[in-house]
Amino acid sequence: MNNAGSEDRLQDQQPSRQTFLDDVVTGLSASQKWLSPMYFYDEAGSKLFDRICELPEYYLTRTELQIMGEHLPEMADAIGPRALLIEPGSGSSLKTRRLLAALHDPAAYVPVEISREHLMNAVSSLRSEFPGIEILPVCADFTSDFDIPEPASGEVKRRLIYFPGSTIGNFPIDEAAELLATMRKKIDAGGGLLIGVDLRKDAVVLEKAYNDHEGVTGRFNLNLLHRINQELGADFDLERFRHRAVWNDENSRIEMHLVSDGEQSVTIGGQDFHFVDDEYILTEYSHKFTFSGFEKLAREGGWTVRQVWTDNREYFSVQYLEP
Ligand code: AVJ
Repeated sequence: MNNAGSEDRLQDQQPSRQTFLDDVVTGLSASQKWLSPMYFYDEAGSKLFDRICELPEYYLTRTELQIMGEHLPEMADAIGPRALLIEPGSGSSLKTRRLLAALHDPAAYVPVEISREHLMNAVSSLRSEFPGIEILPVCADFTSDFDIPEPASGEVKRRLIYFPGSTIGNFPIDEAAELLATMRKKIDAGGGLLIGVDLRKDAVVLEKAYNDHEGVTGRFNLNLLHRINQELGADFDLERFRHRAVWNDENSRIEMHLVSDGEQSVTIGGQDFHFVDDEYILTEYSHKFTFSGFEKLAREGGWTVRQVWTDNREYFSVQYLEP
């Protein structure tokens, strides 16, 4: 039953248009208007994100790849043989390729990704790059309740959740703790979590990383409104919203906003939403952690930090956690 390359093994739980509409209406009805960063990642948004990862200002991906490159054998040893590798928000699976190549006899790889098109593209290239590894894709919002597929053959010794990129930083702290606790429940005693955690640093470095000079991050942010126009028939005027990213020191996070240029109204699904001049939609948090701050968060989620790898500037870290 080895039909690698076919799409029949896809577990498809992509959020519906109705869920998207409900989430947008809920967010824009709040006194502080907000939209979930999960909706950045349609096909165009996923491609823009891949471009962000290569920007000179965006140190995160480069630094994480460097840390992985230097410590992969230790990571593979910590994880051990026959691991089922599960990756929430797998995108292009860029960093995973290195991990898959270094792991000791992995049982299978389960990429979990909200953009179906982006997921299937990544899966077809992974299948040709790793013909010996079973790839079991799941199209879903990774915070929703999805089933973890079982490989068709071979023993699974442990489940390993791989959560790179500091995606954990996107969540408000209480939700991040809840998400870590949910992940903990999906893993048994022998399993683990390998997670990328961005660290607190100079505010200038941080603000530059989210305000690149080419304006790619701005296009990524504004693509969310374009997507709402396309998929939900809304009438956002993209010329009248601008990208802004600011460091919030008290809460240790970058915040991305879409700021209204003047007073205006937008219609979505028959409802009107009013914006006063300079009013903004909050589109993303990106929390930056201290080592002790992340350790506390991990503990709240039921995890113990076993190993921490970092770069010489301590810009980013990759951490191995066990229940
Ligand atoms: C994918 C969530 C880690 O927060 O840095 C990049 C997304 N937003 N530039 C981040 C993002 C703006 C990114 N994460």
